Amino acid sequence: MSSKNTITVGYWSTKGLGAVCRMVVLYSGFTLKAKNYKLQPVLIDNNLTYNGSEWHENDKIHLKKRNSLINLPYIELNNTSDTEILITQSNACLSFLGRKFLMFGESEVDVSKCEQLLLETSDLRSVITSFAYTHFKNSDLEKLAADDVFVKVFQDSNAGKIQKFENWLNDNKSTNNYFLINNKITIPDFNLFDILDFYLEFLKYYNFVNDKNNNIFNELGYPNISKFYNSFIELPKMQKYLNSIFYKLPFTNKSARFGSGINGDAWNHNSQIDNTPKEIIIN
Ligand SMILES: N[C@@H](CCC(=O)N[C@@H](CS)C(=O)NCC(=O)O)C(=O)O
Repeated sequence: MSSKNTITVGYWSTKGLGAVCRMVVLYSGFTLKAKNYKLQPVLIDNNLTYNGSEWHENDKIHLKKRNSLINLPYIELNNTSDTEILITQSNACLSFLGRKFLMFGESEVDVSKCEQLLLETSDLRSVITSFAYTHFKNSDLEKLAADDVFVKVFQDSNAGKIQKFENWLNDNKSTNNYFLINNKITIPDFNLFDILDFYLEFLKYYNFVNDKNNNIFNELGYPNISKFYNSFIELPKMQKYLNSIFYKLPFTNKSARFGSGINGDAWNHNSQIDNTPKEIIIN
């Protein structure tokens, strides 16, 4: 396949903000060239710190010359006139991919729906991300903070985050499928799926639900979210991503308290080794 059909996604060796870019590229049928940077735990005088030089002191320095905003994630590709495009900021990367693959709404109204939903899904992500990177003095404080996240996200009131999507899906319901806009897949669908997956790990880890149940969102009173999640995970074009190494990566980076290790645990620098290859190409 020519380099015109290849999109590079640069990100840490985790899902984080990079997962949805990888997912969309694979869904679209383009070749994904993933550059994976590792954050390395370093023990100095019994204090655990993290070294990101694999990114900060290498590619970042070169890429910064082409885009001074450069950050992780970034995407890179050649356009039809062979101009190199280098984009950073996760939502800008996703909007670009959405426009490129005609998954960012067809009318002015639908484009605006995509933008609103993309930002709404980002808000939903930021609740769990800030929790995941907080280190608590003891497990009681951690559980209290987890309860707080649960209420903020899953309470069925005007303030709850998930009820917004539940009601949105109800208003846009179709008998054929469960996408957010006009029965057609768009970029916010991918973002919502990835974030719901992260919340599933959270709900199981902190025992808010019975982890043997694969109908968890339904059990919590969100049937439309449940149908959305269960039908998205079955989409034939999603299987390439779901069967890839990228779906097995931890949600958060090694410095996080939650979701950086196995099944929601924190990364264990004594027993775990990050073997993610620096570059992975999937056709
Ligand atoms: N608002 C930015 C946030 C980017 C960001 O904070 N990236 C983190 C990882 S999630 C990072 O480690 N960036 C590397 C850097 O600062 O160079 C986005 O949505 O892309």
